[in-house]
Amino acid sequence: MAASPSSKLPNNFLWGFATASFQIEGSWDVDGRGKSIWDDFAKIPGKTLDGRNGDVATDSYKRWREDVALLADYGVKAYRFSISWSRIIPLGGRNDPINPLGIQHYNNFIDALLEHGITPFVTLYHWDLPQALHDRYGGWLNKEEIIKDYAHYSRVCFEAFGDRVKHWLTLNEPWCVAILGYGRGVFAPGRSSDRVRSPEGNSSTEPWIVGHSLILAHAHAVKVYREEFKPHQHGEIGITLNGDWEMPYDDSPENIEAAQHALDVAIGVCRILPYAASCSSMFRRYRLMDPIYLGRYPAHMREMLGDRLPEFTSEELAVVKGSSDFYGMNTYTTNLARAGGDDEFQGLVDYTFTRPDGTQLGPQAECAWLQDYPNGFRQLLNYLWKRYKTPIFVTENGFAVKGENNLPISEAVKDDARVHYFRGTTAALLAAINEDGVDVRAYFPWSFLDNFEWADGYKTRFGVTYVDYETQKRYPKDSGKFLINVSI
Ligand code: PNW
Repeated sequence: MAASPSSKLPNNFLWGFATASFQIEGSWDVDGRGKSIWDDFAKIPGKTLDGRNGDVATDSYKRWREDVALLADYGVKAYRFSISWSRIIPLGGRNDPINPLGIQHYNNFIDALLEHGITPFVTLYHWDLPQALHDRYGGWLNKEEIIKDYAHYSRVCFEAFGDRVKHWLTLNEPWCVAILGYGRGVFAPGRSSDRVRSPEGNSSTEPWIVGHSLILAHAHAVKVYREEFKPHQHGEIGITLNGDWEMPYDDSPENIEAAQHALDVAIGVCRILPYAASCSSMFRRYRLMDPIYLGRYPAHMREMLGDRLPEFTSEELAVVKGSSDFYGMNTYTTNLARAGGDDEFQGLVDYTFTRPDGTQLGPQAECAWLQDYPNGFRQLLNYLWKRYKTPIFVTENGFAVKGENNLPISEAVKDDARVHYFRGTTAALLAAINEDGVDVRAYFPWSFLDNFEWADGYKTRFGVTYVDYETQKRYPKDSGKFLINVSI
């Protein structure tokens, strides 16, 4: 169906674009910023596809005025960005000095957004852990310390910005942090049992320890907000997870069951995709919601991991349960689920985009894990609404056009494949809201700008704005204009 007119968007719907600090800011050593775990990691040969790092990125720490002006030109109502922890507290810890210049930077930025009528939607942690905390006590591996330090950092942010910021995300995609950072070892800090990849790490235990710390750190930050700030600041706070829709590969009972397993937290097994097939499994991220929403890990996760899955004490559970005001959802694609697979990280379900008749589910993106299949987006919204009965904020959704990086700028900005993707997902979004009655309150396409795409370096472009990394000039793509037209 065609995109419906905007009058069909609920009042106060937050429509904008998203980014993250490490992917756009650069200026890693400016104004007292401390290092994050991505600074040195990206510089290790072989860790990024093009050998490039985040030292400059889109230079947004310096060009923020230009960025705000472009957001205003686009006419967005909201902007999702993240705060760099090591700009606020360079060494990260609760007894370490706070950096006034870091606070000042985000103050200026938030004020400028508001002057343009743009609502700030702030992520506190988008993967850039202060390096000093990793060196000091193992970062996310040390539950006791990291909970306290993260809660402190969050408090500093609520205190400094909460008079103007009313929408907070604690953590972006904790499962990517745990599994890609400590299991597969492809994201910072790059720990893994694979000794070719990493001199240290234990992929069978560390991801679960880290996942546990992340859930608890999130929950403690929410507790701080609700007890100390929400009563007078009146904002909302939650976590954002990414996950994709799962469809059975065919109508065989085992594959229908495989897809159901992928969707049914209660009976599912825990499986984590290898990085090649990548981060696209929704299943693991939904299960992560279980302690937060249901107060327990899923039974199958417990069965598979046994005593490798940390237990929550009853005091911890009391903090964790009910600790998200909404469902923050990052979603990109749909998978065909098939029974089988022997990788513990992949569990008993295997994914493909190739149908039994050999056809592809949808147009292929630059990254192997992403195809364009908008129907899945509508189904996923319905599934989450029915399951969690909590308002949904779509905090990421996007497409990397295949081969875009090899095109001249004049061609790259005519990003028909991305327009096709967003035509489908925005129609699905409006149908879910207006025809299915799903309570969706925000939509943030990823990303405002082409930027540092983690292990892909700069080769994979997700922006609705083209960035020429030689000149740092920004060129709106057709998709950016298309999205704004849908929203008004
Ligand atoms: C998200 N995968 O991460 C992140 O939140 C963004 O920072 C990122 O740029 C965006 O999606 C596009 O990738 C993902 O490998 C990272 O499947 C990797 C995967 C998925 C999402």
